Amino acid sequence: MSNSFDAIIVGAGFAGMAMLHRLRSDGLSVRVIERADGVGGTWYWNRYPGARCDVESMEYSYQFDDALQQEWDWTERYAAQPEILRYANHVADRFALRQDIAFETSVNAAVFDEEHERWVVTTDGAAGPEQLDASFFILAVGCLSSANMPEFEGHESFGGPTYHTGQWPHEGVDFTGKRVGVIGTGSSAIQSIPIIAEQAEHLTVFQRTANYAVPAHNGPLDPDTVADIKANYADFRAQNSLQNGAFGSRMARNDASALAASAEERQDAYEARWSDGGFGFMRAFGDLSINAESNATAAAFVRRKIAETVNDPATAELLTPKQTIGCKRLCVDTGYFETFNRPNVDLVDVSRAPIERLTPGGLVTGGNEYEFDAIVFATGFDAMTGSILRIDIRGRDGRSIGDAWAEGPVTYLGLSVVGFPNMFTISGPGSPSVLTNMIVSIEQHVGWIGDCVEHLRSEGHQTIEATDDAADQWVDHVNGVAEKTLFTGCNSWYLGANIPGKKRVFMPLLGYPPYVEICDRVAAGGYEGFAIDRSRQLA
Ligand code: NA7
Repeated sequence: MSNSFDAIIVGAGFAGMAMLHRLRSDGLSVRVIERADGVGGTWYWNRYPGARCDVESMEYSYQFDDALQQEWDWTERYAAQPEILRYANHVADRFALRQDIAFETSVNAAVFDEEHERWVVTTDGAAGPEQLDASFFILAVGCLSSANMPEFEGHESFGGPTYHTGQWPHEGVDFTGKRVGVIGTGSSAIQSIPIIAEQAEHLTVFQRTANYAVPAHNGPLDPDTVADIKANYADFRAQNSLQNGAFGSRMARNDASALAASAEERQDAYEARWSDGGFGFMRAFGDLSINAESNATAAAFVRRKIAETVNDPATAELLTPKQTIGCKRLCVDTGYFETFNRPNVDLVDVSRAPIERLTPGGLVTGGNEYEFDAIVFATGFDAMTGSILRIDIRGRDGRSIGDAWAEGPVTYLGLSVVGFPNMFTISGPGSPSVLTNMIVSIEQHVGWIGDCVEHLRSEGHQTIEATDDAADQWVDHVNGVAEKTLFTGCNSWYLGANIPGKKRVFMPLLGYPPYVEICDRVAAGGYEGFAIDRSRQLA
């Protein structure tokens, strides 16, 4: 079998599957490399109890095929991980994707061979190391796929099992009768803590930063709502794409300033959004993400809810976030704050006295030792760049991607990197990605890349790559947009601030609809900001 392809895609999550389907439909030969033994990406790995999407299920699915979206039935307002993984598998079967995916295979290196203008990709799988080559090299590696495991002293000495939420055992974990420690209070922790608390004999949560969470109000989907959406699915999708985050047209933003409303009107608006549940809360007013004073009114509302929910005032105070709301990603919860009223749950503040070390029996912080049978690391991810940088990728002149991104990720449109011809990143740093409904953003990138590849092939062009000027201006644009908001004022993973030593750069671009316009304009203008090698025919 030949090892030469038109395109090699890394990752068989939602991005890799859609890209494979598109390029194969265009007649290209494609090989997808996937380190897991199945499709699904993020939803393959994140099997922790309570794992659930925070975008509503009727929106969190592909729209490239109408029959697919008509025939698939979601059961709940927010789909749980097992159901999303079933959907991913359904798509893989329905479009016969598996035949072009090499599972249980890692990409270790990818080098651009300048003489032949092809990517040479080194993989490692069951058959041992292999070398493949292709004209196009597409990274569909996921934004949250590189687990952040803090390096605590004595980690290996702990006598019980440790789990990272993003690498959860497939057979599940039964915490019944166990003393469990959970480190972290981000989305993964907030989803899993209520369920672990029900099983465990005792649960201790170690919190470094208190987080805002709004209730999900999850439940079975109403068949009439589903029928309505399905009757006009294209219109529903189009409306959602016009939202800043490409989701939730049903809970569209009220553009007025929070400061223009009376205290009573604000209270009513927040209460209505709180009762509805989910991310719509941050759309109660138009300036919650740009005006600190407006933001403070929303923050105060949630803080009051926490105080009303948590019985013990000291615990409530500790659970009360101090930063602006929405700066770190807002969490969507089911019974999180209520869980701290349980007699078997404790909260330990590690903001001032960090976790010092793990011991054979547990962990030590603030001079106290806590004893556990199991420890859960809900400590997040090296977001957006981690999964790209762990591959040894080398472009022109043998320059590594690590070198190119030493001062933070530099891309043009979040799609292309200077000096790395014919390499594309799906939902890469510098694109709206994690600030949107990921599947919408993925399909937009897949469409743009697919059209670009088609253009090159039909015109007989060999390579395309971002120019220095365009990429520099793009990074300035991404940061400029963020700096006009409150998003840069806290230690979020959007800024890489959760990873010790990571350059502090705001990685995703705010605003999906204007981004799509720019991408379309660039393509229509003959790929402005890109250098195209028109000298040779594609092999
Ligand atoms: P997050 O949101 O990055 O949360 C990680 C949590 O772990 C957060 O509370 C961190 O505190 C905490 N953390 C990380 N390292 C440590 C150490 N060394 N000590 C104590 N606490 C630590 O990851 P999630 O998996 O919950 O969610 C990621 C995204 O997935 C989420 O936003 C959704 O998009 C889905 P910190 O806040 O940094 O002080």
